[in-house]
Amino acid sequence: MTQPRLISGIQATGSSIHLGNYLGAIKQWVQLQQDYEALYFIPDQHSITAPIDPAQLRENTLRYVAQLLALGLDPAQCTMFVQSHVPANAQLAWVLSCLTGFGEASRMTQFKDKSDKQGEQTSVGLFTYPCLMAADILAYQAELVPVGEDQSQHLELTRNLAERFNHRFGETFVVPKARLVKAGARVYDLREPTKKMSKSASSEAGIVHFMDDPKVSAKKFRSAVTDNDGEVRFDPAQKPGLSNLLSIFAALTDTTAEEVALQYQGGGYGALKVDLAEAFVAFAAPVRERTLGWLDNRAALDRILAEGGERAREIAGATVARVYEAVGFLPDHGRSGRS
Ligand code: ATP
Ligand code: LTN
Repeated sequence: MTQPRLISGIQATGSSIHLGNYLGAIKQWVQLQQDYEALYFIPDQHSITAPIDPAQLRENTLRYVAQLLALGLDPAQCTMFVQSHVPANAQLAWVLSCLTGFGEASRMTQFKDKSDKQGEQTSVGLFTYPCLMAADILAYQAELVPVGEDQSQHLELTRNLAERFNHRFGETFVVPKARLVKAGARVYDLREPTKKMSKSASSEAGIVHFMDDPKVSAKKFRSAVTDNDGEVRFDPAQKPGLSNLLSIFAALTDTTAEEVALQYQGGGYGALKVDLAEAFVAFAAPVRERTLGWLDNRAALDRILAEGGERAREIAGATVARVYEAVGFLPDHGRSGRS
């Protein structure tokens, strides 16, 4: 029986996956690989939309693959690859960028946020980032895209582009659906709990990384910003810091934030923070060990990516061939096949 196809990606922009990435995305990826034909990739071409150090990007890409394996992705159950190993993604991105309105792209809130941060350095690549993301999804004819809430606008654009292309050039793309995560969908910075936990935050103090020494992470939980009234209650509007901790605790232990709140009611914040720190360390310490194990076996990582890349090129290459024909490009008889 064929399983429905699903795709998602995570940028290797830091040296470590953080807790927001895990609870907002990867935890679901691990579960979904069982019931879907899942493709997971590192969008390294997206990473150069911000200034990067080339050696660092290469190193981070490998570290991310190792962490994804340590967190539970299984190459026997899913396809893992690196975006730049599949030329079809960028080929399709160009076609899609020609279907995207300038105003439409200008409304992307992630572009507004990131271009504010990058200022004068903002590139055209950052602006067309959502077209490349749409290509990543549409090239694989994926039905489902598990992402955190912050990516839902890009998903909506992807759906619009698929429908627009199909309407203009004939049925070509599957119109994908986002699969947003509810509990733990948004993890907030431990120091600035009204901002999402993000690799690009200005300070490291509020971000919990899987590759950090677990003791460092435990301390970050214990010194998380909360409030002064001392009442344990799940109330994201009035008590963002505490509610963030309750949500994280709930997601790590597969319960609800309300239940955790009930458990710690009347106990003050101290006990909650200490127990949450412990729960995180119990989860993260073995993940870190397994990651280091994979990084010691570079040949195995290379093999996994080579096999994944081959499968990805097969699928995406076939889509681009159909797209090129549909938009009216002259067939290239000098080539044996399209990449
Ligand atoms: P940045 O904010 O610096 O662009 P990031 O930390 O958001 O990077 P991404 O690579 O953009 O990381 O995201 C990988 C996945 O993790 C995406 O599906 C995204 O929605 C999800 N994600 C990232 N941060 C959070 C968060 N704080 N809460 C929930 N999900 C998150
Ligand atoms: N933009 C996403 C990463 C990403 C992605 C994708 C996710 C690039 N291409 C395709 C899902 C499907 C992010 O920053 N989280």
